[in-house]
Amino acid sequence: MSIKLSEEQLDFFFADIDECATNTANCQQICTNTIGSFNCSCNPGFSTNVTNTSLCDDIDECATNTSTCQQICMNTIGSFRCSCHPGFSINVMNTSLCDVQLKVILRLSVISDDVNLSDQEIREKFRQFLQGNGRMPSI
Ligand SMILES: [Ca+2]
Repeated sequence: MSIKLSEEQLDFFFADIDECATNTANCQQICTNTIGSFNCSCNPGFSTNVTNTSLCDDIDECATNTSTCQQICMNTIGSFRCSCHPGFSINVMNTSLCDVQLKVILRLSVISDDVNLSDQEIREKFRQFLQGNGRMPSI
C-alpha cells in the first residue's frame, strides 16, 4: 500500500515552524531557526547552561584564567575588567597591562639617594612593589 499526498499536503507536512519568530523557543540570548527545529546559543562572554540549553551563563574569565590581566581581574556579566594595584595605572595602549605611575618613579628616584638599597628587606619590598605584588614601601 502506498500513500500519495498532494503538493498541498506535502507542503503542510514539511512546513517549518520558525520557533524563533513565534517566540516558542524561549532562547535566553540567540535563537537560530533550523528546518524542523531550532538552536539556542549565547553571546561572546557567555556559555550554554549545562542543564538548560536555552539559558546562558556568564563566563568568569578571572576564575578560568582566560583573562589577560597583568595584576587585578574583575569579572563582569558578559566580560571582565582589568585594574592595577596602587602606584600603577592601566596602560593606555593595552588595558590588560599596568604601568608604574610617573609619581612613583619620581619618588623612587628622589629617595634612592637617601635609602640604602643594599638593605635586603627594603630591596625585597621594592622588588615586590615593582612586580605589582606589594604596597609602595614607606621610608
Ligand atoms: Ca564574565
